[in-house]
Amino acid sequence: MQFKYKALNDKEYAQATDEQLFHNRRRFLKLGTGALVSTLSLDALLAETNYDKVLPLDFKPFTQEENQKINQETLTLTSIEDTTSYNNFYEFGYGKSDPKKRGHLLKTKPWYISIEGEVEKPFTIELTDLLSQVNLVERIYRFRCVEAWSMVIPWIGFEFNELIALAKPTAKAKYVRLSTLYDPKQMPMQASSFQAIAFPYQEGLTMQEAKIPLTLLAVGMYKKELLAQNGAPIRLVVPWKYGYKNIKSINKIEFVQEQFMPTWEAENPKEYGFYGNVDPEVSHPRWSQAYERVIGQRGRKKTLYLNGYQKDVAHLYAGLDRSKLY
Ligand SMILES: Nc1nc2c(c(=O)[nH]1)N[C@H]1C(S)=C(S)[C@@H](COP(=O)(O)O)O[C@H]1N2
Ligand SMILES: [Mo]
Repeated sequence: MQFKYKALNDKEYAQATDEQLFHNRRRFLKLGTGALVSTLSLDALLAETNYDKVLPLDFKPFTQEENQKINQETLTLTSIEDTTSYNNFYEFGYGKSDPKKRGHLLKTKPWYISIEGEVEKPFTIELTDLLSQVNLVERIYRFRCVEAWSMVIPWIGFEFNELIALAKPTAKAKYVRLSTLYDPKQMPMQASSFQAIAFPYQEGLTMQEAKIPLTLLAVGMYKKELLAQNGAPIRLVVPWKYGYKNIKSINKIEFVQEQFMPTWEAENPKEYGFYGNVDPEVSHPRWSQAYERVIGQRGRKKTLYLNGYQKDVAHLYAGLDRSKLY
């Protein structure tokens, strides 16, 4: 299996100090294995972003077997350059380049997450503590925004199931609601007089969806800790749903009895629903969802039902009206 972006091996990543990593990357470029990524973009990235200052993570790498089982095809990774500079993160601004520009305002260490609602006993946990109690894995997933563009991202995270095991929800818990940090000092759009959406950003899943092994709480990308623009230090990844369900910079996880109104549904319920399932046959009221623009590549590709993860999740929606699961 050949990925378009094949960087340092796991051992190199794990052992590298920031400086070594920088030199390894350079060597990698010189050797020409980087021909698949433009030298220009990686160099520009090294110069412009603090990605190399982000710490490597200890995780179980994604194997070829898992890739075949989950994705059923070899995916071409989107470049780091694109995934870290073309972002939706309204807390930092409404332009695609705003999150990268303003992300430095976000302080992610320490980072506290409160677990609330229908659980045996509510608690607050610091992220480092949480990470010592879960298994980090690498997963390469398709990522499809409701705006009809897509990427392929190598995440590092842990299965939401592991959070559920620690939180011990009661039998009353039917949904999980996640919230993004609310702090206008760190997230400047929260202080702005013009707000396109209500803050704090909230999203969620049914408990059944949260338990699907594909559902991750991600803390890294490309073998490193997440950058602010991608939702540092912890964000949701549900690859069969549109990007807006993948809530960033989470500091509250509540288990609740009733379906609730997430941010985008509250903003415009005719266009963005609670489910947000990727479905090429269910058009957005203002555009078709049949095709997607693959960031970093020419042309468009056909969008897959449930973003290509139907084998793992279609059973959740059997018998339901697909036109209502947007
Ligand atoms: N808190 C928060 N989470 C968010 C958003 C946001 O504006 N705020 N945007 C969503 C949308 S619309 C998309 S497409 C993805 C983008 O993730 P990426 O920038 O890491 O690709 O984040 C989602 N999570
Ligand atoms: Mo999105």
